[in-house]
Amino acid sequence: MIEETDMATTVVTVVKVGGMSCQGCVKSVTQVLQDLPGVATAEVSLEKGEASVAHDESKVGREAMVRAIEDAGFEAS
Ligand SMILES: [Cu+2]
Repeated sequence: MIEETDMATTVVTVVKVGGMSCQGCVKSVTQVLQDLPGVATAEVSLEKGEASVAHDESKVGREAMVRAIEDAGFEAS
């Protein structure tokens, strides 16, 4: 069942992530993103160097995600 109330505000944002060199980095970035309020799921790709984040846009935006990734020691844009 699809919950329409959730679907209405959930969007997917792709953030470029630099500085990742292994699956440990991928895990770290995934973790910091998922710890943000409003983030539903975060899929991070080492090969593509990007994170695909499903989130509630009324609770968290690209800026907060970029900041969180940078605070974890990686580059983000
Ligand atoms: Cu690593």
